[in-house]
Formats: sequence, C-alpha cells, structure tokens
Amino acid sequence: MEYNILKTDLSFGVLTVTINRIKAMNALNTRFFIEMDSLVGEIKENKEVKIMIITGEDKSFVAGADIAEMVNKNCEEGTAFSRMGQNTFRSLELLNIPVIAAVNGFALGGGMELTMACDFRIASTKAKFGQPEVGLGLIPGYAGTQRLSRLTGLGNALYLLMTTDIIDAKSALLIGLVQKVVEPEMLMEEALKIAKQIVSKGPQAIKKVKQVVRKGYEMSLEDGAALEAEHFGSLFGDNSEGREGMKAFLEKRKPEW
Ligand code: CO8
Repeated sequence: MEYNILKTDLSFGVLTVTINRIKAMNALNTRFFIEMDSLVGEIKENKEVKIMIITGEDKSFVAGADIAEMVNKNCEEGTAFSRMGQNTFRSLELLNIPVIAAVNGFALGGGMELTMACDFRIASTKAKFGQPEVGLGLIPGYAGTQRLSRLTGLGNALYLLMTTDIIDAKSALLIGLVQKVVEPEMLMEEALKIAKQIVSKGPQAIKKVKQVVRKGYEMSLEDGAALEAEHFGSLFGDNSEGREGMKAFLEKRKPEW
C-alpha cells in the first residue's frame, strides 16, 4: 500500500515510523488508521522488523483525533470511529515486537492514547501530554479511559481526564506516564539507543517478556505466575535461546542468538 501519512525507515531491525500530517498537527483521521492497520499487517509478516519506534513530524506528536472529521458524525458513526481506533491501537499493543513512543511534542487526546498503546514512552522536554476531550464535550474514545488509570492510577487518571490539564514531560515522568525525558535534539538518538539495546537481547525472551507482562496484567497473580513459569520453561533445552545465553555467560563471550 502507498503510505501518505506514515513515513517509515528500517535500519538494524529498528522500524521508525513518523506520523506526518503537519497541517493538522498530525491529527488522526481515517486514512491514518487505514495506513497503521496495513503497516501492522506488514510488520507481522516481516521478520526483519525487531522493534518499532513511533514519533511525530515537526512540533506535534499527535494533537488528537481529527476534530474536523468527527464534528458531524452521529451516534453510530461516533461509536464506529471509536471502535476503529480502538482496534488499531489494540493490534499495535498486541504486536509481538516492542513498540516505543518517542514523543516529540503535543500528545493530546487520541495522541496521548496512542502513546499509551505503546510499550513505553520516551519524551522530549518539549513534549506535552493531555486529555482535552471533556472540554470538547467528549470523552476519550481510543481506550484512554482504560489505559490511563492502569498506567498512572485512578487519581492521576481522573484528575487529568476531568481537568484537561496539559502536563509537561517531567510531570508525566513523575506519574509514570513516561519512562525517560531527554533534550529534543537527543530524542531519536536516545530512542534508537534503547531500541538497539533491546534488540541485542534474546529475541524470544523479549517477545515473551511482552506477552507475559501484558497478559499477566489482566490475570490473577497466581494465573500470571503460572503463565510465567510456562514461558520460562520454554526457553530451556537443547538449541534453546536460554541455553545459549547462559552458556555465553559462563564462557565469558557474547551470545549468538
Ligand atoms: N483535529 C483537527 N485539526 C487539528 C487538530 C485536531 N485534533 N489539532 C490541530 N489541528 C489543526 C488546527 O485546526 C489548525 O488548522 P488550520 O491551520 O487549518 O486552522 C492546525 O492544526 C494548527 O493548529 P493550531 O493553529 O491550533 O496550532 P497551535 O500551535 O496554536 O496549537 C494545539 C496547537 C495546542 C495542539 C492546538 O491545535 C489544539 O489544541 N488542538 C486540539 C487538541 C485537542 O483538543 N485534541 C483532542 C481531540 S479529541 C480526541 O482526540 C478524542 C480521541 C477519541 C476519539 C474517538 C473517536 C470517536
């Protein structure tokens, strides 16, 4: 498919995806979701892609869902628009490779929701986060009401959703919404450094960490621990990744995955 909004670059197994719709502050329209669905489908088939970084072009990461596209929708169309975005973000979240948000600027409304569907977030000091929906007479529609409280706790989520306060990267770090804050000119360098660090680890182990943590988060501790033990065991045995990793440690050499 021809991509107009998503710009991609693949090097050393790291796929960098830049959202490029500058005239609307990279707001998310139907075309974005069509392109992202297609890209997720391609990534699933492409073994060369080991990790993905999502960022935004210019001064915005994503300034929300496209308000101009939403304004005249009726109830059914509003629900459908919400479900479309939820499905795309969920498939991104369930990708079996890590997905990092490199937040360069405004991450508002659907933009902040997109960052929350990623595995973790690195932010530039210029990043701004907020859920302005209630000011538009709306609520988040891409599962932000669900992910924000899971990531930051009920009080922080309800505070941000009710006040619509826009917070900077350092405040986002304090509530656990972002994991690292760097100077703007260092953002992509840092995101790539982290991506390469992750890619250098056991590839099966990385996939399993994501799977077990994400699935386990929705389970009881006992069920999650049982899932962990099962996946832990699957990394052992002849020709396994675990055998190679542990042998490499004992032989004081780098593992060959
Ligand atoms: N949708 C459509 N267009 C947008 C959006 C948006 N979310 N954000 C900015 N734009 C457009 C502006 O209309 C403007 O267009 P034009 O040049 O044609 O007038 C252009 O981008 C530049 O924007 P500004 O002139 O406003 O730029 P500033 O630097 O002054 O301000 C801001 C930047 C602060 C980002 C400001 O543009 C802003 O507040 N944007 C809206 C932020 C917002 O409210 N986002 C939430 C949207 S609702 C949402 O995301 C709900 C998600 C769930 C939906 C589920 C489906 C139903």
